[in-house]
Amino acid sequence: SRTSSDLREALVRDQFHLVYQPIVELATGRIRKAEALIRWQHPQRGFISPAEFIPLAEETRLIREIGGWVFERAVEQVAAWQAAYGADFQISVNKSPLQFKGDEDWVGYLVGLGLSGHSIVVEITEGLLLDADEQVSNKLLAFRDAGIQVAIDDFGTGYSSLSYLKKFDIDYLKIDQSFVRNLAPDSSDLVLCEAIVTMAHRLGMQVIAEGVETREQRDLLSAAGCDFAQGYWFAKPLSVADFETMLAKVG
Ligand code: G
Ligand code: G
Ligand code: MN
Ligand code: NA
Repeated sequence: SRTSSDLREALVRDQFHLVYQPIVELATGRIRKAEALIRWQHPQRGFISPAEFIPLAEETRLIREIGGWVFERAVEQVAAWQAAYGADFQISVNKSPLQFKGDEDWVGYLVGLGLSGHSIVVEITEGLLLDADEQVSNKLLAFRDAGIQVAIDDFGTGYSSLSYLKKFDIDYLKIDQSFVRNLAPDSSDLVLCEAIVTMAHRLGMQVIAEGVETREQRDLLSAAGCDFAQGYWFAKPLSVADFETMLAKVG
């Protein structure tokens, strides 16, 4: 179709770029990770949101090539930022379920560049784990063996099943923005955030809150024991140059 050839052309013509949203460690206020988010600047149609083109990329299977491109850029970026900000700096990348169906050697690519697996966090959604077949399970085991960490994105919105938390080795739960948006003292959202943090910690996981837009939300999450947060209160997704400027200022 017209749009799938547009997507292919976007890859060839270098119309994609990544922006990076800081992820802040709440106990210290320091930026210790960044989430890589893809952007498409089309020469005629202008900015096209990933919410629009990622589903299309999945339908047309171009997601594998686009995902490979994202992963390679993110790995190169984390290598540069570890040199500047320390070897424990991490970049997280979003991966949709179809990206677990190919035979890309993500671990090999990292190791080939001399990076430790710990440099990368892979964000997946609950749905992937609910229908996990052997191929998915093997990829997750390969991540664990290599030290690549795994985060559940949009946690709490997908399915009510929690049984996959027993079956797979998950490092982070990312509290979905919908629980953060109306966070207030005495709100049911606060009870849910506290419960997610307690459960995560007792299962050996850490928690990243998304969509933090106000000081009050940050303070409530911090008091609830949440480990990390991201959102417009700290910074929107930034270009590489703006990210580096911010890190130079706030560390
Ligand atoms: O960047 P933005 O906040 O507009 O993201 C919109 C959606 O697109 C989110 O669900 C996000 O996870 C997804 N997304 C952004 N970048 C990528 C990517 O590189 N790969 C995949 N699979 N999804 C992405
Ligand atoms: O599905 P995922 O969590 O990967 O998507 C992240 C999306 O949330 C991106 O589109 C990003 O631009 C957006 N985002 C990041 N921080 C905030 C925030 O503080 N408020 C809102 N409304 N959106 C945010
Ligand atoms: Mn995400
Ligand atoms: Na999310």
